[in-house]
Amino acid sequence: MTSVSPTLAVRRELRNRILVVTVDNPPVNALGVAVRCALSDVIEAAEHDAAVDAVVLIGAGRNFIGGADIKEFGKPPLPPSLPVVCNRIEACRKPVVAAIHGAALGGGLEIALAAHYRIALANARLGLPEVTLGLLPGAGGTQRAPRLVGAQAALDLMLSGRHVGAQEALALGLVDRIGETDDVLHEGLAYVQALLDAKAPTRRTRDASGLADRTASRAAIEAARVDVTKKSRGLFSPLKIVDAVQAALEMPFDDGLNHERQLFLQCLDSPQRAGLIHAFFAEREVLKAPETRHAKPRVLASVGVIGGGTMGAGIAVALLDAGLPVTMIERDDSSLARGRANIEKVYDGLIAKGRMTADAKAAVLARWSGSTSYDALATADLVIEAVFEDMSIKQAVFAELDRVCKSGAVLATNTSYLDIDALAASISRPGDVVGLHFFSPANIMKLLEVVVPAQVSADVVATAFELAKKLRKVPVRAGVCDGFIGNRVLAIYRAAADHMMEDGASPYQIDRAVREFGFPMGPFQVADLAGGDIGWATRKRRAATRDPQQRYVQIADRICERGWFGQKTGRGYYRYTDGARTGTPDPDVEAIIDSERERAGVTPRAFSNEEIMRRYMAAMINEGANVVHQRIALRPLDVDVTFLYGYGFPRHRGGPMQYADSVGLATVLADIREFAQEDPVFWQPSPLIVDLVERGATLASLNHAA
Ligand code: 3H9
Repeated sequence: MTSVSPTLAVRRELRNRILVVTVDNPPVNALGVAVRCALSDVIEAAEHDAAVDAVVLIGAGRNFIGGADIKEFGKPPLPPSLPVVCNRIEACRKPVVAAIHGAALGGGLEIALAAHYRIALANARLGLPEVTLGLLPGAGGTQRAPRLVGAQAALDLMLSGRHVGAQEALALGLVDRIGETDDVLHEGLAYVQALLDAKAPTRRTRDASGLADRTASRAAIEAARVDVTKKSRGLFSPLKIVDAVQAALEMPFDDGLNHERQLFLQCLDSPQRAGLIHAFFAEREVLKAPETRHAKPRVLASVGVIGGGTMGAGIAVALLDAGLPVTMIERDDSSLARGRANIEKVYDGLIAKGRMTADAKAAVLARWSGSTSYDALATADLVIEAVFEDMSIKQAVFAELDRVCKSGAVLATNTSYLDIDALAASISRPGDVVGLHFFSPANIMKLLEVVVPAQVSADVVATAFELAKKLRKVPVRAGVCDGFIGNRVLAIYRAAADHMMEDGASPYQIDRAVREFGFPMGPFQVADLAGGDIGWATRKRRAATRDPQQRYVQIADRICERGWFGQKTGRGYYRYTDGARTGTPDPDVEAIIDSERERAGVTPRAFSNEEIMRRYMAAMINEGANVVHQRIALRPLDVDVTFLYGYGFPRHRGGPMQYADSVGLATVLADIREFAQEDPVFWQPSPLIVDLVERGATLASLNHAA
């Protein structure tokens, strides 16, 4: 056959006049420049090679092709572009068949759509998830998918980014056939042979008739546009996807492709793309804590939970949902019954919504056992304590665990701010103690802070990461300090919000500005949801040790003194009439704020939403940088993932540290210095930010250093 310089990334083998082209670019066969070049060359050569009748494209390893190489985005483009490669495949005069196993996502599916026929194995996952990266399918996907499966189905795939299985892909018309075995090469070859035997033509997706019903297509596009405008909360790429599909309907194929390219490049240039791709890599990087590289997790087959309150029950549900047997300990029978009831309430909620059957609930609860004696934990591999947040109570619990647990059991505390070093030092096996800070509701929230005390063994930390994987949570490694990563940073930006409230911004304006930035809720809505009493108790406890120079806003105390603890009491910063879950602004709260301003001698001034966000974010970024500087977080990206998964930070902004880089650290520092003129105690620039600005460096430059 014609000579083509083979690359390591794409292999060729001729089998009975069928050219097998295998993309072999671990870990996910991403379409980096080497793959694109080789694919283009291979198709070109196959077309001119008299020994080749047809081509089958497959992927090596666990996937067909995971998509474009995301690492190339934001760098100068290297030819050939993926759309050119797809066009080359489609234009081939010999049949090209994509045989898909595992993931065929984004550019991977676009390659398959450019092929003339598609076969999928049962384990295939197909999708166009570009929207989750702030992009649109930019290699013909917005033009070919609607022609193949119709505008509505294509829009659904592209706007949701969801993956579909082989059966659904067949039903949609995305693939032509499902393989019967799990041998992708065998299935691909057999299908090509069948096509050759039937003298099947080189059928091109660009000519497919999925948009033939123009009225229905137009209606689907308009419905999508209305829906996206309503729901996509400032996201850039969803509307571009709709525009691209409209081009597919209205323009000839090649013009539509050009239009798609322009829209793709706009998305590529947007800061949202940078934020979302940062989030994609960051959530994978957090898994690579130093301990997980070197130590093997301990066995994790049975778990004990101490405490059946909201947190303990939520943790127990998370464990049960992961298939683990759970032993719950409570101090007496009635507390244990309450713990069990708290768990059942979660499952009953699912049954009421039709998302679980009574039988499934019974099967899950069969793995639950309860006891009022710590001795029931004698064989547990891991115990998670979720009792009242008080050091002496926790130490008493750990003394019991020290007494009853088997050697090698991992002993975890779910404290949100207590000193885990001190807790660990109070027992005979400090190396087994780790912090597992769940977020409420623990069975739903994805974040798990793995708090690493000084004396902990590496394999205990590795076990905590393994647990997170089993629970499908996102673990972030944190050092010991008051509040660890998340709550420590929260305390600071929350204080900044309180300062602004006393200085003249209403809590409602602050919440609105924060929502417009992209958070689902503002800080005062969050306070009302969490319950004001908890924060109030902490403030009272800390009153004696508070730095008298530090500004202290008393508005929250005045509200709590009235018994207004938020949603659960019907009043907080907002009013919740008749159990409503969304609050309405409360003139009585505004009157309290007015009188507190007067008491504090503050003349209220107006804030723009933009200034509110500058201050709110500067406070968050500054403390985030401190957390990195003090090695509480390993890297800036650990702070980002904490906020993305635990605090509703808008994903398209990538997290507070990524956002700081996108604004420019020098700008953030200038803001902090400006604000420090009014309150130099609160606004002290983080030494890390000062250092990075002096060096002209970014926070991102530290992400790969750890
Ligand atoms: C696109 O295609 C644009 C086109 O329309 C137009 C272009 C013109 N590139 O997730 P895992 C890395 S946009 C580079 O743990 P799994 C990942 O960082 C793309 N690297 O594996 C990790 O690295 P490390 C549309 C990638 O088995 C390693 O691979 N496609 C890419 O759990 C393993 O990843 C997508 O959005 C990539 N495309 O899941 C699909 N993908 O080992 C994105 C992964 O150093 N990918 N990596 O930490 C996925 O959804 C999953 O990775 C996949 C495998 C399901 C494929």
